[in-house]
Amino acid sequence: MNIGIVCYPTFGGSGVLATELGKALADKGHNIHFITYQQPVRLSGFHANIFYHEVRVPTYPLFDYPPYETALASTMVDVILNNDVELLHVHYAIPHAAAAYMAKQILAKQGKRIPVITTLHGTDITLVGRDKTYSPVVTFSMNESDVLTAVSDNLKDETYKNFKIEKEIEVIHNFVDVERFHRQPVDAFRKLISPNGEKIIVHASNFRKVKRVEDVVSTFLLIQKKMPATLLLLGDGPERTHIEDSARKCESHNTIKFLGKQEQMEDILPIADLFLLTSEYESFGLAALEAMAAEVPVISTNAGGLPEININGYCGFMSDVGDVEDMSKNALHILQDEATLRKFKENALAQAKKFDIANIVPLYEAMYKRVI
Ligand code: GMT
Repeated sequence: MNIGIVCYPTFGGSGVLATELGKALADKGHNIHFITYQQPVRLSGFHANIFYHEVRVPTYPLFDYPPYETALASTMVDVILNNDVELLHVHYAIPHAAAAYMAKQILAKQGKRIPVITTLHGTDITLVGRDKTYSPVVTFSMNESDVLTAVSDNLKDETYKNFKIEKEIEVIHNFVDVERFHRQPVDAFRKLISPNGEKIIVHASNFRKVKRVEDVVSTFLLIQKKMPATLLLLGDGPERTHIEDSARKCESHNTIKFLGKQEQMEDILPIADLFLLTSEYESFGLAALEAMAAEVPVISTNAGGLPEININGYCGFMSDVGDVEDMSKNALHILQDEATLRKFKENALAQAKKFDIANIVPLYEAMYKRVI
C-alpha cells in the first residue's frame, strides 16, 4: 500500500509512535510518505521505501502567524496526487485532522477519494482540543475522519466525554519493538553512572507541567534517604530550567543528572533499575512501555491510561497523583531486595511483550485494507 503519515516530528509520544509505525510498515514492503515540517527524530538512516516530504511554510510580513495548516493541506494534496497515496493516517488531531479534511475535499473535487484515519494521542483531547478555541474544529474533523482511533480505552472514554462524537472510536494500543529495547546493559556505561553500584532511576519526558517532574525529584530524594541511588532525567521542555534550578539546591545534587534530549533510548534504558512516571495524566505512557521493554519496572501514577499498561504489584506499582511518599515506598520495595527486583524486571519484560510491535502493527494494516 502507499500510505501517507502525518505527525509531529519532535520527541513527543505521538511523533515517536507514528514514526515507528511508518518504519515497521516500510519493513513489511509498504511505501510510506511522511508529511511534516521537519525530519522526525526517530527517522534516522536510509529506508528504501520511506519518503519524507517537508511542509514548507513561506513567510510574509503580513503573517504574524504563518498558516501552517494551509501549507500542510496543500502538501498533502501534492504528495497524494504525485505518489498514488491511497490513505492518510494522521497522528494527533490538531491541526492534522482538519488539514486532512481540507485535503480530502480538494481531492474529491478532482475525482480522487482519499480515506483519512485520525489517531488521537492524548493532549489533543484532554488538554488542547477541549479548549473552546479549538473544540468546534477538532469535533468536526474527528467526525469527518473515516476512522477514528485512540491509543487507550481511557482516551476513548475521555473523547466521548468531552466531544460530541458521532462515530465509533476504535482502540489500538501503542506498541514497542521489544527486540530493539531488550538489550544487555553496557557495563562500562553503568559503572560510569553508578561507580559504587548505586541503583539507577530514570525518568524521560517532555518536561511539561502535566508530567509533574518535581514529583520525580521528590520521590527520588525520599528513596535516597534509605539507599544510594542516582537519578537520570532524560528529555527537555518548559519545566526543565526551574526543576534543574531546584535540584541544584539539594544536598545530593550531584546524584541528579539532566541528560537532555536523547534519540537512542534503547542504549540508556537497559542500565536502569527503575523508571518513574509521575504524570497528572497520560493517555497511555509510551515512555513507560519502552522502559518495560528494556526490562525496567515502572513506578507511576494511576492516571489516565497508565493502568492499561502498568500492573500494580507485578511489573511496577501505581499511586495517586502527587503521592510521592507512596511512590517512594513502592520503589524501595522493589529496589531493596535483589530477588524482588529481578522478578519485577522479568515481569516488566513479559508485560511489554503484550504490546510488541508484531502484535499491534497488523491491526493498523487490517484497518488500512478495510478503508481502502
Ligand atoms: O506526552 C506528551 O505530552 C506528548 C504526547 C504527544 O502526543 O506527543 O504524548 C501523548 O501521546 C503518547 C503516544 O500515544 C502517549 O503515550 C502519552 O501518554 C500522551 N501524553 C499525554 O496524554 C499527556
